[in-house]
Amino acid sequence: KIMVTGALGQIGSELVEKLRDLYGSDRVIATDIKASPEGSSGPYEVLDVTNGLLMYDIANRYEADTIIHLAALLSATSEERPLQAWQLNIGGLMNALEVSRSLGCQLFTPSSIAAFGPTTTKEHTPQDTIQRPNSLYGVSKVSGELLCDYYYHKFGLDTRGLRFPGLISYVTPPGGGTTDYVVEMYIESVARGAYTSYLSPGTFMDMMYMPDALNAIVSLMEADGSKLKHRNAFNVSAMSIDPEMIAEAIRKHIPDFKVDYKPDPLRQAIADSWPDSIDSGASIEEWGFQVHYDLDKMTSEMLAHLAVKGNR
Ligand code: VAH
Repeated sequence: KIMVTGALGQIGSELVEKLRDLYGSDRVIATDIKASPEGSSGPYEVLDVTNGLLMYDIANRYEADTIIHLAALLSATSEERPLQAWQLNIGGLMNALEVSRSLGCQLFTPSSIAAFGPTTTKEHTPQDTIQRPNSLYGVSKVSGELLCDYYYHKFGLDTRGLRFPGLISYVTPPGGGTTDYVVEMYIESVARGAYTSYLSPGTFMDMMYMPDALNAIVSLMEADGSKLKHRNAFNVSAMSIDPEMIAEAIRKHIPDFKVDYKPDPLRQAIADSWPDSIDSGASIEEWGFQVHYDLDKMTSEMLAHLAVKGNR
């Protein structure tokens, strides 16, 4: 059985459905801090991941052998509420590590390009390189990578993780990230044909369409562990783009789409501290990472789905 925390979040809300399609609804226990809004397509439990005892009780009761730990505050929110972010991001992860260790579960938890900082090489950032992030979220991501490595080396816990780029999806609204401007731009281009970007032109970051991210999680978790040289922080990316490139891709469908720029100092500083493009070579080599969506394919899918959603 697989227990997912943060199941109502940007990754969780789509990953739970994918896992239930793959492995059967009753084998995937979705949990989040709020009650499931419209009922769930399978087992659902309310869980605040800072409550380790409750996390243990749910994982034990459902006989979980895998935990996908997604509950966390993202970069912009974490910068506004650093103490709460630390307690949730690291407190929650420590609980997931301890529950996994007690019950012998395989554990997946995501890291992020945010785990790199301003002194890291910005272009084709290597898998193994300096990590001195200067955002609270980035500090929590590097700490998470190190904690998961520690539990692997010290207790033999089968921990695995991916350094995600910005993830783009039409299913859930943006939730306090820095890369969420891409989701907002798609939504606004359909809703009103214009968007004011909080990041300036030329702000390049790695991005990935959600289906590629979900496939990466499943591929990594199903990979032969003996072949993994890395564990908890595989670089994965599909594209390196900036606001102008997305606007151009959108204009192929909405010709008079207009973008203007009003940089938000907090999120511009976070974005500027991150790499422009990371190297996914280790993921390709060690567990066959693949990308199916480039900017144009992602754009046509996003706009098609948002147009339908908008008309509902
Ligand atoms: C954020 N979407 O913007 C998340 C992610 C790489 C970015 O960590 O905070």
